[in-house]
Amino acid sequence: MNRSLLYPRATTTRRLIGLDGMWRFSFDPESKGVEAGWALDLPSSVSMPVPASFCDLFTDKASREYCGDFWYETSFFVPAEWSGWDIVLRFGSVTHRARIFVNGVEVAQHEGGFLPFDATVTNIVRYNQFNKLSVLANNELSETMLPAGTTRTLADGRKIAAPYFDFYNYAGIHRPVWLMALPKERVLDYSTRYRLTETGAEIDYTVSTNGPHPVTVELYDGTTRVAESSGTTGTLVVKNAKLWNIHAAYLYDLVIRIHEGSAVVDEYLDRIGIRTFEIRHGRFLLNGSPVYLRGFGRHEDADIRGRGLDLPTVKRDFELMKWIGANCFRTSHYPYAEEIYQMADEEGFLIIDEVPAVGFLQSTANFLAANQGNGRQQGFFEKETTPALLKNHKAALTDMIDRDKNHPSVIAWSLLNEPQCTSAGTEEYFKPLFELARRLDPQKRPRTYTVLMTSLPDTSKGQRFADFVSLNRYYGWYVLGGAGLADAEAAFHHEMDGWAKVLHGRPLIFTEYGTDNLSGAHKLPSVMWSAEYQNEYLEMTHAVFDHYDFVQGELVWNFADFQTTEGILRVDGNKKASLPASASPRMRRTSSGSGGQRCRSISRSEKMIPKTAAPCRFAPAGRCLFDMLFT
Ligand code: BDP
Repeated sequence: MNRSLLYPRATTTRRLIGLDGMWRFSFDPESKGVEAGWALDLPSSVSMPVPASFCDLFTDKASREYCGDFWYETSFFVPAEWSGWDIVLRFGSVTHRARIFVNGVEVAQHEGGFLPFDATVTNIVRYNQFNKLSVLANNELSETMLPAGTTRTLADGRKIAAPYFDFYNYAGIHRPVWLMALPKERVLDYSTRYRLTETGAEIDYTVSTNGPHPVTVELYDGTTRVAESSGTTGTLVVKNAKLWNIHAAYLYDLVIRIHEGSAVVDEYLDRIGIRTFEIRHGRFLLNGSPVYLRGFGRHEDADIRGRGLDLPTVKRDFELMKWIGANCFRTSHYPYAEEIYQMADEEGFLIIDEVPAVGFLQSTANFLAANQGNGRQQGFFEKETTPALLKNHKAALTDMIDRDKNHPSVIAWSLLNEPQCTSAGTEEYFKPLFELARRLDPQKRPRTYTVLMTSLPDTSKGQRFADFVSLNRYYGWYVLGGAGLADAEAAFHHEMDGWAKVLHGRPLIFTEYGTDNLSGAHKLPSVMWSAEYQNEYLEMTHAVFDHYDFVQGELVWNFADFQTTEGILRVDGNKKASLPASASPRMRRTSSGSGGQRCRSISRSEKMIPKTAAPCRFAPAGRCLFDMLFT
């Protein structure tokens, strides 16, 4: 009833206490904690930082790879003067599912490891005292969840995560935890949409509250009020509006109040940017001007803290992206921490926001989960599990759009990454998702999904739903790599000529392309994994991009190296970002048009990695591993 995904803010009517810090932690492999009363007292616990993934903090492999139930515990003090308010606990994310207990009483359950949720604990907490907060989390994977995978049991009875996706299954309390005191009658949500006019801009807004009292909305430029309106829907007229733009963000302060007579019942503050984003005549238009998307696919992944929010890393990443001249990134393959979108709002970056719909491909599932390719292409959307998956997918999409719809940085929604999309069930699965995104988003941002290499213009049944087409392509890496690069270029052109026929005026971007690198490996003539080979690959790939006017963006894979499940395809993780960006003027062309030099990826840290064979060596004679996996 009081569902709200608004970012926690302290205002004249709202109070906040951050609960991040060192908590207590314990594994619960037999899932006996609830019955054994662990919600009141966690036995044999160790200390554990929040936010962080627990995985890389241990030195034994069983703990890092732990899969199953695990507990966190802390205590919090509720000031006596908070009585009469609603007391709410707010979790930025717990991966992948959580049950929340306060003083031993269960107050919330949540499924989905990348989006926020809260628990109202008004009737449970003891005032002027410490209260116990316990979180029972679980990181098992299944085929009905986002992201998809499975959970295997080893001979010794231990469970192990078998992701159908190419990133490590980091788990823990990954984002900040807040204790909030909120007024009983309050703002639950708001949304905006923008119109540029001859004299400035108009902002249509809606506000939802849980009470009957009147609402006012004001817009401030610093300390100056520049527009005001009243009512739960209305329009703010901003004369001489300063627009939000790439690398030139301008943010206004929005102040929403609920009034009862002369008293302010609730006040919520947020920062918004005035901008429009649309597709017209095959171009992306930001404030009416064409923009070519340049940047990265990324991950939330850093040494030690895993997927836990780490503000110094966030800052460093934005500095690197600014330095190289990027203007855009995709939140592959899940919605990131809210603080990252706030930073993009402030720095003027464009975001393609992706729901955690990854691993929806049976042939990858076969290979990644069981380390055995069987070469079969099967459907993923024709299973008994499909209805449950679609339900969870819609829930995650709803929460993502609710949470992120007011960020000026967010320009598009990515509804799936590399799903199987050539079999009969594709359309039935895609249609309701694309419709839902359109209905939920007041700004009607363009929708897309990333298309896997084996889904071609004439076989992809999903592409017709997309407002722009996003391709993940690795010609010259997973297919026709090494000495076959000339053939890779020809095959790439052949495919692109096919896309030209089905776009019907829509733009196309590359959401992934790249090669893995053995850091420090140089060889002339080149071999795969060397810096020289990456250069040749990028030159070839960029030449193909430049040949087609409908290509309107390029997001190289990946911004930084990231951890994956161990296996024969990866050398201590995915290493598609192991070259420095010293010669990367191409990405500095941040405005319109295509052409010029393209970038290389950035190395956050140089690591010593052992020599390994190139991937194709593992395949039967004459057959690339990619063919085994995906065909
Ligand atoms: C694509 C996936 C991405 C992988 C990437 C790769 O979307 O998650 O990390 O390929 O192979 O298939 O590097």
